[in-house]
Amino acid sequence: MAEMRFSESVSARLDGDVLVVAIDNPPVNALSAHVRSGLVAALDYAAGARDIVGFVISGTGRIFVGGADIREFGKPPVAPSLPDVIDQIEAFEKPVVCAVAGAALGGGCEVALACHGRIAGENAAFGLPEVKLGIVPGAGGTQRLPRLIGTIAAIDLICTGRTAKADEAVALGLADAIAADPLTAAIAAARENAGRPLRRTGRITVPAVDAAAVDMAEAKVVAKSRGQCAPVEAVRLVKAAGHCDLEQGLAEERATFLRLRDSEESAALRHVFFAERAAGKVETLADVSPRRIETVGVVGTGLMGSGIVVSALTSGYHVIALEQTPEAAASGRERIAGILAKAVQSRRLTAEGREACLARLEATAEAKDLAMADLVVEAVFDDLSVKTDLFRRLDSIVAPDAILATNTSYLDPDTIAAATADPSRVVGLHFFSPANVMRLVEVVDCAKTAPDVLASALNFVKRLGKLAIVCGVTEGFIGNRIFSAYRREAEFMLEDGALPHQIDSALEAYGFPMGIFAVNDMAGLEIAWARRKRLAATRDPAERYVEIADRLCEAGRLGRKNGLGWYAYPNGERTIDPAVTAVIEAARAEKNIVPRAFTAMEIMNRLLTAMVDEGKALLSEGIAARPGDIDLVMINGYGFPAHKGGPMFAAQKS
Ligand code: T1G
Repeated sequence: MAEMRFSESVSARLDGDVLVVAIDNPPVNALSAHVRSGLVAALDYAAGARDIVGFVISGTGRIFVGGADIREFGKPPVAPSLPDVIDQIEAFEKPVVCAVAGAALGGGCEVALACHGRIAGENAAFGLPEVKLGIVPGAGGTQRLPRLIGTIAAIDLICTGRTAKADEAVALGLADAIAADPLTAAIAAARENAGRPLRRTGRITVPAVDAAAVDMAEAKVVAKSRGQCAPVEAVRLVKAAGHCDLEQGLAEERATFLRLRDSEESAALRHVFFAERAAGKVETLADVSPRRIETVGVVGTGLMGSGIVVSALTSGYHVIALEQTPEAAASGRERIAGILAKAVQSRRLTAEGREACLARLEATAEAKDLAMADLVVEAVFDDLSVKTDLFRRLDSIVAPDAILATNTSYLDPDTIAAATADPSRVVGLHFFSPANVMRLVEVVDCAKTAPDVLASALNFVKRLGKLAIVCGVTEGFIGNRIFSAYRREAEFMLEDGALPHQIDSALEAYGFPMGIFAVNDMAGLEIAWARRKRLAATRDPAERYVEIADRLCEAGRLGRKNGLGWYAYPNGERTIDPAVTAVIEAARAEKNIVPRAFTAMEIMNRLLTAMVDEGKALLSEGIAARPGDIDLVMINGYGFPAHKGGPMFAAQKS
């Protein structure tokens, strides 16, 4: 059957009396201008062809349509606009059915919503993730989705930006059916509906809904948005769909979309989107093949180790978990089984999935059992002699081409590597706790790490579904070095006149989930105290040093776990403690510092400046490859609000 071409990315063929259109715009079939014009040309052609009774839209490759072309944002608009294309699809006189194989996201989902029928392939996924880009759906999503699936379900999908897989999409009414061969099924559906009244989504009345339930859903979105605009605007638009006609709703949606598209918040989140795509890409590794990793060894099944084990198991690896004693190995296995059980409860894993994971887990106290491992990650106590001893032992156990990875947070991985006969097979894999939840991993390229070892580590982290950020060797790597810098600045401000709750509320108002002093209390104050004591002998006496934290620890205030830290925690409630204020005032008096008032703006500016200055140092030292990497580390590891883009991006903007 002859292929017809309607633009560089849209072609079609006739299947009997049905025109089957294919969008082919690698890598994700984004709705670029030539895709939009191609679709319109194909619709015009089919409209004029008397022998064509139906129209099918499909995407070439593993994705249906990845959305509007984000790279076109901010550029002069090119006709036809996406809303025009979508209106033409919905108004089309002949049945338009989409065959959704893979993801239908953003504008791609909006195209599907405008079709008169939607057939999902088994791997289909529908989503409107625009809020993750600081915008709202701009081509009908907030108006058509509630008409199809109801207000509450639409608020959930649009404001979380999550995707609904095929079975959920059918259950919601978003897709009509699942088919092993969605294209053939879509062609049949188009032919079957020819000449019949068509189900135009925009003409469906939004199902009645309990107002209290909507208010609850809205309150949940507002609480989670932490100052981000897009989710709150999206709720407003979805609610409006129930009160106004389609045209009014679409006009209000479009105006909101255009306003948010040009906002700082969207610019920040688009920066994060593209920074994530660039992260983990190392030019020098372009032609380097990673080693094969199927069996992973993890040494230590404490809080961090068990999280790493669960990540590897749920990503399909065989895992050998090593502990010091059989008893410890048994309780480690129990801890891991417990984490997996929680994942089943929260529907992130099926019961069968859990069984399969446990079947691929071997918990042992025999180090020799690690001989089978392709990669060994250590998560033992963060002490240099403990780690170097361990690596020396592993060196003689694992295969010559096995990779050794250290999860140290602060120690020098080059010193650990030097304890082995072949330091080129050593790399740093700095996970964040809990490692089965946190997506960030700092991949430390040590002085002697071989290129294929680094490539293998990046591949491993990608397969875990995590975000790999490559960094060089420095104390604290990217994240902890910046965290130390802004903690130092925060403590300077304490001495100068601010109080912990003032600094924390400035950070929380800015969008951090928790202020720095509350975070310290959560993590425990003794870890940093031990490190300060370790560094005391080498500290530059000329350097400004704030002793307040030491005073608190000496007074037995170690944080949330013992109910006293920078705050007090009666009944678990975070409470300002005058005893801490007294310690701070005493420290000021000791240095004859006359306290002064700080505005939230000044507090944030000083903290951001401290982060950015440290970031610039990391870039100039070659520890971090690009500013975007630093932003991603602070967003994914230290609670920096994504809708501010990260410290380096935020500094550019201010
Ligand atoms: N536009 C332009 N480029 C895109 C793109 C898009 N929508 N999506 C991905 N890319 C690029 C990406 O930068 C990378 O480029 C390459 O494609 C592969 O991406 C009106 C306005 C689809 C699930 O938010 O979630 O529609 O780095 O590495 O892991 O309402 O990409 O190779 O140069 O991510 O297989 C809404 C965004 C847009 C979906 C595939 N859509 N994309 O994941 O590949 S707004 C989205 C994704 C919208 C309307 C509004 C994922 C993916 P490079 P990748 P992947």
